[in-house]
Amino acid sequence: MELPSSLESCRIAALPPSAYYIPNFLSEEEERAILQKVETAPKARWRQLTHRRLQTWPSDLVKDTLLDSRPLPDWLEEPVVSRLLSISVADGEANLFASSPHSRPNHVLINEYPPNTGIMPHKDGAAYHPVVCTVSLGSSICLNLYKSKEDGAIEPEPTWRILQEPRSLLITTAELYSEYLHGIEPISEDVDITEHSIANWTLLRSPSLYEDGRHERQTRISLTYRDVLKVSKLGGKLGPMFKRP
Ligand SMILES: O=C(O)CCC(=O)C(=O)O
Repeated sequence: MELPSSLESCRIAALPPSAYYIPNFLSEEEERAILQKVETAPKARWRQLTHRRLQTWPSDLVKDTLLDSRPLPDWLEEPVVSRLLSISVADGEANLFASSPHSRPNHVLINEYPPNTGIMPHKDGAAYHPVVCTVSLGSSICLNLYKSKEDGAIEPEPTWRILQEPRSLLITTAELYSEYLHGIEPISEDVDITEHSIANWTLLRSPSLYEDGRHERQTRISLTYRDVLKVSKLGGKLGPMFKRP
């Protein structure tokens, strides 16, 4: 894959610093291989929520702590992690994880979004270093960013919308991580997709696909890579009761 040498060229200029969007982060073949691994993971790996199911690798967090310190499986490491670590933030600078506690992501959340499925607006909280790398597979989807009001309530309309295409990477950091909420609407079709309403429009791979301003969703899988600050010292010594296969 041809990746940018630094993130500067992929910065989403319409957003507060710093967010980045790389449309062709994975090839179609790499996308297919990862999707196949997600789909064939042991059943016990999936946690079913009311409307959505998810996998956590290498394990869930308990009290903001990663209980299982085993490394990520190969198919989640390669090619994603090595690519993340190979791109500098700006020319001559270090990569995104250079100042994170483990110098690399140590946790991946896999969310599945069939049409009509979303995720409520939320902040990611204190468990993670404030760099979030989201790889999208299978379908495009709009991620909404919301300001919280003085009284803690959420503005009803999103302040910004980011269109995440399949095989893309979205990186959010800093103020965007801590000050804004993000969510996905539980709808079957994203509408009002225009250069005026989509913050990363100029960085999209295929803006012509959205000429009519709409996108009917297929099932989208997202991989969210983060560095969990606290990792249990018990690590690999945990009994099978606490481990997922
Ligand atoms: O699937 C996504 O793009 C968002 C996932 C998310 O909000 C999260 O992992 O906190």
